[in-house]
Amino acid sequence: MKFKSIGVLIAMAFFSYSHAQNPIIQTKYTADPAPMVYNDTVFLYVDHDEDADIGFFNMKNWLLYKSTDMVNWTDCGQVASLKTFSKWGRQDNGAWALQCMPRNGKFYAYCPVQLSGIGVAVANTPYGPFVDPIGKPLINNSGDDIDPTIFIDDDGQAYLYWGNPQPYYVKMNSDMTSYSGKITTQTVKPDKYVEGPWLTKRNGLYYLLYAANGIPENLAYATSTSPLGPWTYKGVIMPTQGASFTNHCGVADFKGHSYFMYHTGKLPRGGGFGRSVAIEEFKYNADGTFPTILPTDKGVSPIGTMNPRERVEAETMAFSKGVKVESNDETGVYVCDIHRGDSMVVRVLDFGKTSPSTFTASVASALQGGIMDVRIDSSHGPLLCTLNAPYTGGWEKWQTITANLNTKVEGVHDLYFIFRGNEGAKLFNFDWWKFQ
Ligand code: FUB
Repeated sequence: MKFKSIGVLIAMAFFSYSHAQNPIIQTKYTADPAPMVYNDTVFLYVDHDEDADIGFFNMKNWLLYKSTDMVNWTDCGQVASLKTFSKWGRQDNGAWALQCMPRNGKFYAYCPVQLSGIGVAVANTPYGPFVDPIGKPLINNSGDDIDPTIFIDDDGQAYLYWGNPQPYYVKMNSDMTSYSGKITTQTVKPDKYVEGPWLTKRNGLYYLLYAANGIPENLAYATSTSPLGPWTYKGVIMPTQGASFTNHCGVADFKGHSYFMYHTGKLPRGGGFGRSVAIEEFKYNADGTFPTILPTDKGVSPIGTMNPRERVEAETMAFSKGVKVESNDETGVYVCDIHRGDSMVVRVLDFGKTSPSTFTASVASALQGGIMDVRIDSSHGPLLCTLNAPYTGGWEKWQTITANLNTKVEGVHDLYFIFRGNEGAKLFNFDWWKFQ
């Protein structure tokens, strides 16, 4: 860890106490988190519960978020969808729990299309575009083919586990798009296993985490000295957490911290088919077992800061109220559906020892535009500036608007964007911002 000044550490501790971080994404319903640590970033692949509640899972694409500080998450948009597997997969629904794994400079996403099989898609970057290189399901074994987890052992052998209501596995070939040998069912089934396996290894011991116990699910785990089992049940990590009858976990070690990712039904109008990803930090027990991890609203503390003098994408945020995020080929990802009373929070910005004097944002509006109050520390904290976003001629006719700061800002602060304007109307879209 790089040296940080005492002031920065105190500020980070203060902010970590005063904020709720869970669920981590408020602009969409997200489920079945699968973290991938790559270089200095956590890439978090998730499923997407559509807003329209059809009384069952309504899932058509897979999304990516990323963070370097664990509190500010950038919406990287859709990485794959049912269309990616149009040669063989049903196209109406079924984009269930995926996991992505880097190998030899490529990224392999294992994506189940429920009732059609498990596909593999490959990309040159974590962001995609992911394409289906084999044009058929990698796994089409039975109706149980959901929830793949991929793991590469120290000797380079990769294993794919999946399945509901029992776990299956195959040994993958090094091309990561084919396998050798038979699909095998566990002879000793991990106790109370239902679905959602997550295979990992720590200090020579293999861990299989999974959703257990029937409905409502808890999250439990078993260990083994071999990636193929037999597995010894070790207990519940996260008890049934309410609101969502499923749960599904992934774990990640990042910058000396261990994180447990799962889903809840805690967003407004959320529930079993409108889930929301949450994160808890934990420490393994001295004997390598998991502690009990309880869901919290508080979530995790920041482990880094952001530079407000570099262009920050508006879709990077720690918390938001009311706004949505969408993307297209021309602009990429941006914040939309901004109405009066909506707000966004970006945390732990390190302004350093010299205050910037201006704030610049890229905005677009096909109506009358609106106003963005830029405050620090809380929604009623000191007002740095007020930015007037004008009518620009269209929702994607972007204009760069600059406002002078009313007050100096130094050190580490959270930033609040509070939106004002005509009641009921969409105000403007918001693509990026920076201080200078
Ligand atoms: O998201 C659809 C299904 O719900 C997943 O495949 C299961 O793990 C459960 O979370």
